[in-house]
Amino acid sequence: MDGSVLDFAQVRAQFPILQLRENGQPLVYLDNGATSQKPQMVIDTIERYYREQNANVHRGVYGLSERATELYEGARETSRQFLNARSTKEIVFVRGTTEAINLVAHSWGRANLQAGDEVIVTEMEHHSNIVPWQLLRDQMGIRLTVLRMNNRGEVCLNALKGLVSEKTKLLAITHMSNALGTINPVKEMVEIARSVGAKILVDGAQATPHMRVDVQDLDCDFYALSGHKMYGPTGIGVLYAKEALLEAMPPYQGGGDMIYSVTFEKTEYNVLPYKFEAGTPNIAGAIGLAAAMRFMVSIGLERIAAYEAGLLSYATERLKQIDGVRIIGEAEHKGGVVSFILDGAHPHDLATLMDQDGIAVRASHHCAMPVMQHFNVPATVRASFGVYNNRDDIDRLVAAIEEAKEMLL
Ligand code: 7TS
Repeated sequence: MDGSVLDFAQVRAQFPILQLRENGQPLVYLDNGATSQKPQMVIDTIERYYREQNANVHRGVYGLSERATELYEGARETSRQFLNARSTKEIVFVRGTTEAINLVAHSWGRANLQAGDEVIVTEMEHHSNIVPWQLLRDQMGIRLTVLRMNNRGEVCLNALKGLVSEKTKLLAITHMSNALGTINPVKEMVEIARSVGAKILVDGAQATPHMRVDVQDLDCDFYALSGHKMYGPTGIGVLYAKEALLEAMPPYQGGGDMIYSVTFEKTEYNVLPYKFEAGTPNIAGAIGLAAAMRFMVSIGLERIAAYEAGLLSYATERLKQIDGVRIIGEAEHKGGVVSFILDGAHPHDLATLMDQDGIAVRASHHCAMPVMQHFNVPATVRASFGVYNNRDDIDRLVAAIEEAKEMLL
């Protein structure tokens, strides 16, 4: 086989859940934007941890605890390599993207922002990259400014240049939109933020499952990801942040493991990254996430991206052929997400009928209500791809839409 081609059958066979039947039909799972399925090696890694390796980390002098600590810290090194961070001090384990952004808002935001300072977000953000900044706006009087998008779902770099000023302290943007699939020109946006001395936070929840991310190349200040969207377990994610920023930031939560010494008068905080990891962490989750990263690397991140680009163009072409289907989000640079509506049918009715054919898609505002407002729709149906989807899945999706059309219209 050509070394650049993904061995689909071999990849798909690693996902036991894909053998399921739903409503009598083989499952077609196209809701990867919400969460991905898990390969056997991730499931086995977590199971083995609880069967053979479980102990609390950073505490015991006994062998079991030392081994659990090695696995947990090994997962940090795997995450560092995956993102190409300079140091493991820059890798903070969190619950997921939502917690990562809240950590930055509450720790960096409260320490560095003042009334009148500005945070810029794009119009296509997930609520988890809007609401934490609104909380700061209401509590501290910062300004929240929106970089609008065009009708293809793209931001305009010139508009951003016009928006930033010396009041802009942070640009908080998604790398890839969950509702539209748009991939933003992060590197160029970083340069524009830098021109006024602003920091930049990138929400990588949707990007990390689909492409190689190199935080040094992007030169962003903060990067957030969720393990469960990239073939790993729920309840674990990573906040990458530049070491100097983390060093200067106050702790986000207080508790065990994040301290060096405590008296009632004074507490000295632990070194990085432990200062930001209060309490017993999600040890199994971190180890499972590292297994998921190894899974992706073993396939090849460029190969995953190229394979999914093929799926996206096939799906786009097939969906466009259906009378009455309108694709929402037609950016030039897109990842494996297609959002669409069918004229005259409510997205929820369409998705419910598709479920009867064994097809899992999401019909909702996708926690990006401003995107729905922009396109003046209440919701869309979204098919989002993973590495185990193929053209047959898209053919089944298209057939199910045709069938639903007969019933609904
Ligand atoms: N940012 C983006 C761009 C997302 O798509 C999501 C989740 C989040 C942040 C939050 O991630 P979490 O792991 O902390 O929950 N997006 C979706 C979705 O599209 N459907 O369900 C969840």
